[in-house]
Amino acid sequence: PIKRAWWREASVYQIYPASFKDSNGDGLGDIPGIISELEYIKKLGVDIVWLSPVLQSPQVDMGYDVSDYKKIYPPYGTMADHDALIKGLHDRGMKYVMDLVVNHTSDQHPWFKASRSSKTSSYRDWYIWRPARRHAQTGERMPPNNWESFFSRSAWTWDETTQEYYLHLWASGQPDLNWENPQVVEAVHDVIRFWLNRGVDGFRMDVINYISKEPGLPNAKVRKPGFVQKAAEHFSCGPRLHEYLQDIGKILKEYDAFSVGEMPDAEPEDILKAVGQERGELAMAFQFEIDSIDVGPSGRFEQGTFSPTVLKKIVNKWQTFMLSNSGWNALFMENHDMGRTVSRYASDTPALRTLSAKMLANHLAFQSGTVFLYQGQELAMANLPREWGMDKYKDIECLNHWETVLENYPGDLLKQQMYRERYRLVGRDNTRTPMQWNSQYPHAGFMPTNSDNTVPWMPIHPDYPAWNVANAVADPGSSFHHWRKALKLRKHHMDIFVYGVFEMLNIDVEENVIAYIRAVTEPSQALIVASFSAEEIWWKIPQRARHFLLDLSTDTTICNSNAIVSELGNYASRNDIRLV
Ligand code: ISL
Repeated sequence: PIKRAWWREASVYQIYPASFKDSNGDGLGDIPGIISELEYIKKLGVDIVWLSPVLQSPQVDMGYDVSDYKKIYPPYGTMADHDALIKGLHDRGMKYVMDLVVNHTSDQHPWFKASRSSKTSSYRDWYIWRPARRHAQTGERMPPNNWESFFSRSAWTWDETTQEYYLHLWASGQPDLNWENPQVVEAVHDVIRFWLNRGVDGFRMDVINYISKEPGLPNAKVRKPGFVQKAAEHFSCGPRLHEYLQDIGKILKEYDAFSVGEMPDAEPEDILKAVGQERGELAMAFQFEIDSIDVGPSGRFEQGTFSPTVLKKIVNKWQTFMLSNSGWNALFMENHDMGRTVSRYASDTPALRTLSAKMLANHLAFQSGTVFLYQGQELAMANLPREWGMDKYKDIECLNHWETVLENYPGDLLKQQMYRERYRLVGRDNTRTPMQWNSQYPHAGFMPTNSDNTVPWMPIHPDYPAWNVANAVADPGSSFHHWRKALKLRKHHMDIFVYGVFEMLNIDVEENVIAYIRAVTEPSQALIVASFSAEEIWWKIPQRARHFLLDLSTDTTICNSNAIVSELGNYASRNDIRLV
């Protein structure tokens, strides 16, 4: 049985600081900008705000490359601003979660600068250095193994000064820390305590399942043409991961702090070990099985197709698995690393966009776990316009990939077009355009009105005149109000939605409908039905669910679109509902 915990009952809003709100007109969002919108966040009804990294960084990967763990990145604000943000949230009864990026640092971090300065530096062993190999035939210098960086090409960079390679699973500006070194572990603990002591309520831990590498760093299995290969099997959930997490867990426990680990490429059993309620590791973890439905096996930008049936099976698998093993799910479908859900999984055409956002909200918001909402998701923000050229894309993952495409397929316009389509569907830039606050000329209210000479760091989506906070808040039928109601309902019926059991209906039939029941004991139960079809469907309510009351629908008609039906009530006579 699941024990009560405040973080199970909470919902989280993720802010991408660069794109939330710019208070000083330099084109980049900042902490004072966030502070100015705390009432908006409060109105939405979330309990926790998680900020993507705000620490000192050369911004090779938007702050996921930290060069000083105890300093705020000046364009985002000062330590005093950061303290004020924490206070502003606490004053409103909300909590603050920080992004903790400790699989790697920036190559500009003093630890790495010292490490690369000489083989005898006391920091040498803080990172992962290896000598070159020689090509058997040609004698050419080769990286220590065939691991591929998540940002394309080899995960090793040659360092001229000390004549060795260092490992970086991401950009060369993001060298991986060597967690085998107890001093590294100490230093991370020190960072954790530093922020907890300043009032931070917990952490989202970036790729935390990659911190323990398989000793010997063996070559990855060859699965595709070329030298470099995906190698997660050699660093995902490595031999010492759970030991490291338990040590961190002890600190978190002292502060009753929140924690969510990001755990891509991890098996359910390993994630359970990290989040099982008696394990003392993490509260919950992000797993990426949903994100992998519409991507190819050899890379995110390879073709794949979304299918609601596959989604249904994945949801059922994780819901059942965590509930029956006293684990806990982190529920999310959108973040700063993927496409917008209305565009990716449903429809962003004008007629279906709001309905799509509401349907996806219903689908997600009543599952067992802690709900995460990404900025703009509540507004049904959509993917980048098709007509935007590559010059508007900013993300290193996408741009590095595009470079290899141009190199590998010169003149192959069809291939290039195919990848451009992929960037527009799943690329990370899609969720990074600035928040759209209102329809005011010229920057959707993202920047102060007197800053006409500067432009936002990333262009505003041209659909902002219709899709923005001001409109959404003014319109009771908006997806914003739908999310607000959903989060409220979830809170109001915590026995059902937080602590109740989960049952997926019709797993192998009805490929476009995902329907599930959440229940404590009868009659305290709820039926959630979400249709992914653009066509009208008449859906038969199962006999045992017929006495539930419709509590929240996406429209004023009984069940236009997708309905959540809960508790005993008025609709006893209905046998079916219309889903649009
Ligand atoms: O971006 C991805 C595709 O969704 C993932 O492979 C992503 O790299 C992975 O989820 C890890 O993401 C996190 O760490 C990265 C950083 O670039 C991402 O923004 C961050 O969320 C490296 O720090």
